[in-house]
Amino acid sequence: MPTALIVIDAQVDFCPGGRLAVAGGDEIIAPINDLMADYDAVILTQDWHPADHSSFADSHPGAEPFSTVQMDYGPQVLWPQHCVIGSPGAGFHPALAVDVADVVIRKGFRPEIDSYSAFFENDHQTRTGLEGYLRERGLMRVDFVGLALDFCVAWSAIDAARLGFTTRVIEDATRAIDLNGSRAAAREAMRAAGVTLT
Ligand code: VGL
Ligand code: ZN
Repeated sequence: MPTALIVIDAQVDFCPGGRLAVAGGDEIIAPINDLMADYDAVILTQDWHPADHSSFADSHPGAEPFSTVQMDYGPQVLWPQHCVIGSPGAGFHPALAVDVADVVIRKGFRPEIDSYSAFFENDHQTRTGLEGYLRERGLMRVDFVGLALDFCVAWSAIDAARLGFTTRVIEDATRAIDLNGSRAAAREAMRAAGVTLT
């Protein structure tokens, strides 16, 4: 079955030294590059926020980074400012083999809503267009790698499984933020949704 490799948010700000660094985030870049040749398509996602994005703690006076607030669409973790449109931190890790990718899906560019998943924004309704892209190309199997396992990778993989794609996460090529047990919770939620963790 035609299979896509979907590389989630392998960006400077999620790697050590970045604004929302995930421990060991840079260690997965070379393994991801090595995987690319095995797939019928390579898709990259890019977290891409305006500087005043509503998911940033700075946009909520008095709020601490990593606290949670209630948005119209549900609970939202407030993050340090990261992946600001056009900033160096929003770029892909310099060693990532971006030339191999067929398409780049940007997400999180609407000021009022965050987007962890590569398919839907956090209201679970606003679509990125990725489902249509995959279906039009007949890519009904998807393997996920990238950052962070417990947020954007997990939400993307769960949506993919719910949408009917045969879905795997290659855990060795991911790293987690692990905020208040979010890594274990995300692994459990992925399994419950029918995602294969390899
Ligand atoms: C992500 C938090 C905020 C991710 C993106 O890529 O997992 N996490 N924005
Ligand atoms: Zn973000």
